[in-house]
Amino acid sequence: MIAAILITLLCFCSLHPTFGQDCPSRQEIQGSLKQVQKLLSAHEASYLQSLRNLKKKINLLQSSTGKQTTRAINSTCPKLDAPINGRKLGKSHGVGHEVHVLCDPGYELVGSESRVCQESLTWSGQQSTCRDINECASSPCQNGGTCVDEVNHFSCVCAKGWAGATCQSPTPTFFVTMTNTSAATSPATAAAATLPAATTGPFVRPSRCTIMQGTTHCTCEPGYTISGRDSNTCTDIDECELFHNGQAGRLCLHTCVNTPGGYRCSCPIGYNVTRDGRSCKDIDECATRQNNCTKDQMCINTYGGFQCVQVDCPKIPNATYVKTSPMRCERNPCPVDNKACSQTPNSFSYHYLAVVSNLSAPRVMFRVSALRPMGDTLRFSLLGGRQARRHFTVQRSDRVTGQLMLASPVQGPATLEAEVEMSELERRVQLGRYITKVTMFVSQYEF
Ligand SMILES: [Ca+2]
Ligand SMILES: [Ca+2]
Repeated sequence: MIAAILITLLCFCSLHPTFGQDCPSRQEIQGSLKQVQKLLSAHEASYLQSLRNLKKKINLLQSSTGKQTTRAINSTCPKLDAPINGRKLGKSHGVGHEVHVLCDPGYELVGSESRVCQESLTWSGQQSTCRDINECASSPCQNGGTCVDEVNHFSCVCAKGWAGATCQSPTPTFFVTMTNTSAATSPATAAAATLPAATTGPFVRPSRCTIMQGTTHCTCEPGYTISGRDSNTCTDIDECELFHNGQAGRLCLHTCVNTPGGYRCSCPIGYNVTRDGRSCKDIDECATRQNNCTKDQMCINTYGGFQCVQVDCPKIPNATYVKTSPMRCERNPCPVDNKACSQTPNSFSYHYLAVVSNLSAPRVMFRVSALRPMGDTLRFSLLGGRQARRHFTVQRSDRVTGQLMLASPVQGPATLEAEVEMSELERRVQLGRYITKVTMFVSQYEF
């Protein structure tokens, strides 16, 4: 500040020599300069002192935080065990960490669901235990039945003359018709009753009833449920209908077929059910000789079917082509100075792709690359009319590679065709043209 004022003063005087008699003399200026120097030295000394103090404070702070960190690392809360009939989520017992307690189905939580390891190295909240839910609390057994609470469910011991899961049905007369041929599972089992065969069918079965201490218990085979007013019949559970819009997703990816006591998934023609029984897997007709392609044709496996394709070299004016591999035709050498011939494509390559319906897009379907590029420029372009332009684009992916991109998902069944042209140029003069014809078979289904 002082230095700045002094410099302004000196400048002012030098710029205005006419005010000479008002300006301080050289000695006066030198004296002022010395004073300023003294002042600056004093400032410097006090600044250095405060810097030293600051450094000391920082060191003190650093050492104290270091100690705290070491203490935090070594400090954990006592180990928490998972409750009986429950699970503990969270393994760390360090300060600030949290554990959660979940009870098994049929059990309810008593205490805290979440507990945090506190600075005091104790857990927050209350000890967590899992208590068996009393399903009998709502008195589900009717007509004088006694409720027996079991894990995750209850059972009713019905009064005489009543049956059913909640003792809701009067016991039909035939329940008391004892049959000695039925197997008794324990001494407590008095007898088992069966229905006459006439009322049974694959989707309806008799229930198995046992009479214990004068009351009747009826159960069904897996896949069946007690039905009707009486507990005497079991009806097949239609899993396809029941789990039609299940949270876990559809039971089957294609068609669900209800069967007595179960269900199965079925697939459209051309697919087999996968090992997990839910999904559908394409049958490779080309690998398994389940195709009718002739010797001249090539079998292309597609999702849900197959295609027999025949590669014939194109017939275009001014040039002739010869097949050099099953999927490639090359131009026969052109006569010298035949410009019309030398401007026709040097080769045609054929590629067949099988894709599923509604494939996500944009995505690269095919790449065309020049192995030994000639000339100074490579150009890639899309041929093949309006249909090709609606579904595809061609982009360059590096100096020598072009890629055919699917622009938007295609709903099958459909067959799409596109042609990618690669041309080599030297100073804008065409050296060669190479055509790649891509045929894409889109399946009807999305698997
Ligand atoms: Ca069923
Ligand atoms: Ca197939």
